[in-house]
Amino acid sequence: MDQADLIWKNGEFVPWDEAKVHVLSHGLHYGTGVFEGIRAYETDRGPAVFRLPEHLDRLHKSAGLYYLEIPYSAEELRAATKELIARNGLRSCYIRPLAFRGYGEMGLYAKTAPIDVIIATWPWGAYLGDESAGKGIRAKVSSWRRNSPGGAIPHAKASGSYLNSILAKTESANAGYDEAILLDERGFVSEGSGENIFVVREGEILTPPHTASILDGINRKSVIQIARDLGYTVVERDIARAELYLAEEVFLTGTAAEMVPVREIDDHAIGGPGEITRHIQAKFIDALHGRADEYLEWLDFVDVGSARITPAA
Ligand code: PPE
Repeated sequence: MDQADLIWKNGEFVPWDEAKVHVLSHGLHYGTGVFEGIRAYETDRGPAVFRLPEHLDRLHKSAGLYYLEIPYSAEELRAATKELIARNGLRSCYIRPLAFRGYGEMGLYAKTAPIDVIIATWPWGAYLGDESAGKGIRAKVSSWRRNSPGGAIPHAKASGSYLNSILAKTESANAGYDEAILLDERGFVSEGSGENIFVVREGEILTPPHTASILDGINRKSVIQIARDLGYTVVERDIARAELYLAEEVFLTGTAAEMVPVREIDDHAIGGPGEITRHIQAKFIDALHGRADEYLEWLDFVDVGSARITPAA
């Protein structure tokens, strides 16, 4: 992976190679962590973080759902994130805050093990390949069902949950596909291994509801708003598997993936990236890069001058 100079760890900026944990850290053994994936984009006013407060709010909510108490407020993490980007001299990057139960106690009820918090930033290119946004990707419906809400919490972006996504992603990649689409425990469409999903049928945009074991994606929310502002009808409802194959257009949204058309599912061709997808995608990309005035409030501009000068060694 690409590296940056510094990582923020428990309130301090430490050199990338020194941001280490003990092998008996609780989160490493039991997946007891919650995290975020955020991106900052280059704009003509410098780097800007897309929907930073919403991501940090979700981080706190994910933690709460698993009874983890993050010892930093969203406002503290927001300031730390922006200072980190400035100090790392990054103009655009991926941002990964992670709060996890650290070293100190083993076992499942380890109340005395501390909650450690880190924020890392690094350059991360197109998640589903350089051609994904333009050409679209090939997806496979996974044989693995999305984490059941009866056994875990799909609404929480928790480290342990991602074993489910990793099974699906590995299966699809090993079979030669770019991404996996998971069904929920009832057999309705849920989401991609790391993205929310949208389906266009008869000119209407459909997306699975909160009750279909989805993560409440920030980009899902943004794209729903953009689509409605452009005059499209967006309906949150259960989607049957066959509706994927019958769709006029399908696309995925996520921070890492951004907005990616799906051109084929289980070897059924879904026409090339469609008109509606293209229309929304163009506005979405403008919004990310600060070129859409109506969505400027989604951007948190980084003051690059705020980087504290580190004296040369
Ligand atoms: N569902 C899942 C399961 C998911 O992991 C993501 C983000 C989304 C939906 C979309 O959420 P949002 O980014 O708020 O629109 N996946 C993150 C992790 C990817 C990774 O490989 O790590 C991301 O995109 O950052």
